[in-house]
Amino acid sequence: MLELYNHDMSVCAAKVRFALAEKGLEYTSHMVNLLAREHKAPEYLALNPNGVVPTLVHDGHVIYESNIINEYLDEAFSQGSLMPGNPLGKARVRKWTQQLDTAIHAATSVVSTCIAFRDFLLAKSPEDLELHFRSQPGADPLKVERHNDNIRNGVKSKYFAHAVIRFDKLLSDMEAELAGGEPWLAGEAFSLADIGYASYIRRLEHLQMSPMWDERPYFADWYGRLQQRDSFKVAILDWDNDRYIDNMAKKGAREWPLVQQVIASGRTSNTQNQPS
Ligand SMILES: N[C@@H](CCC(=O)N[C@@H](CS)C(=O)NCC(=O)O)C(=O)O
Repeated sequence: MLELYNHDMSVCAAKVRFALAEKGLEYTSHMVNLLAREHKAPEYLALNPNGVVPTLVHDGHVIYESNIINEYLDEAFSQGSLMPGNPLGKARVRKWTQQLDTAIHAATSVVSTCIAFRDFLLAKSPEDLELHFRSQPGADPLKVERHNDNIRNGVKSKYFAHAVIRFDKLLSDMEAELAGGEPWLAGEAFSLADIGYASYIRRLEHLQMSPMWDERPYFADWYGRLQQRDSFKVAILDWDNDRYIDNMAKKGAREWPLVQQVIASGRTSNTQNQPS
């Protein structure tokens, strides 16, 4: 039996739902209310000491970290393989999935919170907001500092511009990879690399940042093909929460001129920093 501790708009939970759907695996979903801090409750921390979603439970065995869960699912259930069979292919998939952990997840959290999600937190009572700022069991102190700055300062947070520029680099890297002639991020076969990025790119779209791929035709084609998969609908579209999406659309449109400026200044300083 598979159980997923889940949240409708969590990019990491969506990544696992996408792998489950591709492999045709049934599971029981347990929704964890992040705004109500259910992920910081002792019972949940006993399952996942990092205090985040998703967590998978397979026949009583607990697995957390979305990239690890997806590789586990792919190995534990042989149907619809999502990893290449050879070591080089596996390395190519992990080149992409590892970046989600080292940079892209954090950048996503920054842009989402600064542009839109902070509104939900700032709407809390002063006592609840103070609890949110001070008590983050399981969380890395640096992540807490970043998150609190993003809530307090929105797009003026010191982390915002860096996150936007990191996405500009990511999309350039993906465009270059896909321009190589193969249809998917890690080659001829659809894999955990493509699955890994789907919900993150959808988040950029919700935040009205899709003009970032106007001049990236290979990337736009890849994302178009990804969206046509039945599993994209089952794992991502069917979980859309309008309350979050309406807020992201409104606030994202308002901040798009600033995002554009940040991208332009990031590219200029990058060019200036190039050795001549
Ligand atoms: N590296 C973890 C990241 C998990 C994570 O940060 N999940 C977010 C939702 S996408 C979460 O639970 N955030 C709540 C919090 O950090 O308090 C993974 O890939 O599973």
